[in-house]
Amino acid sequence: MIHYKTKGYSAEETTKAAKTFYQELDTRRSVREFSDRPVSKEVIEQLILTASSAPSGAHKQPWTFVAVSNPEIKKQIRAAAEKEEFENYNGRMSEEWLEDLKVFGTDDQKPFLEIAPWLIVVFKKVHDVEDGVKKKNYYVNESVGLASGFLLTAIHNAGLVSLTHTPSPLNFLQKILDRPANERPFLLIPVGYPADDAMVPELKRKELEEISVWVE
Ligand code: IYR
Repeated sequence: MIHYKTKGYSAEETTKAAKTFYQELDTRRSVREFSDRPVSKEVIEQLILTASSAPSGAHKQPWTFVAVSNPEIKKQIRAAAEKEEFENYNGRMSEEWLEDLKVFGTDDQKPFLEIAPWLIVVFKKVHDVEDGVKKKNYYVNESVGLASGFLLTAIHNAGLVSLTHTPSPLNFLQKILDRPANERPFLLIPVGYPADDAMVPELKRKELEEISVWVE
């Protein structure tokens, strides 16, 4: 065990920090219109390190982040994603689902998968392999979900935008990116600067009263 280094905030400092961080995160939006402006590998490295600072079951860090900037691979990913999305939008998704998505103006076309300078594909490791021996991971979905949340937060903090894209089923990513059998694709996250004229739907977030219950 080692000592935990606390920030040592006063109550006032804690309140201020909590408010400031909320205001900052409340400006984050999922963006579908990207600029092709480059983002350095150094930046992506820091974002991935931030994501990997998330808590995980028994600290197994059951994730791999595959960062793709190669145009040919991005093209392959776009083609495969659009193929799945065509099926989704033309039969696999219910009327209710399609209706729920109308406000976002989405369809099976995913140009951002080629335009965004980076695609970060988050893989979950259903188990690990050490010297050919299978090692257990715990709470894998929870862990990888938390790491993905950290990743989106880090992206926003760097002035970049992202989209949590889920062209279901995602298994084409395992093939294109040549990942081992113990890794399963979890999320496909384009990362970059927004296009100059990027638009987002006018959404309202739920009020505190709608999302919280207090037992005091
Ligand atoms: N995966 C599809 C559909 C889609 C589903 C949900 I739930 C969204 O919040 C947005 C889109 C697509 O990316 O178009």
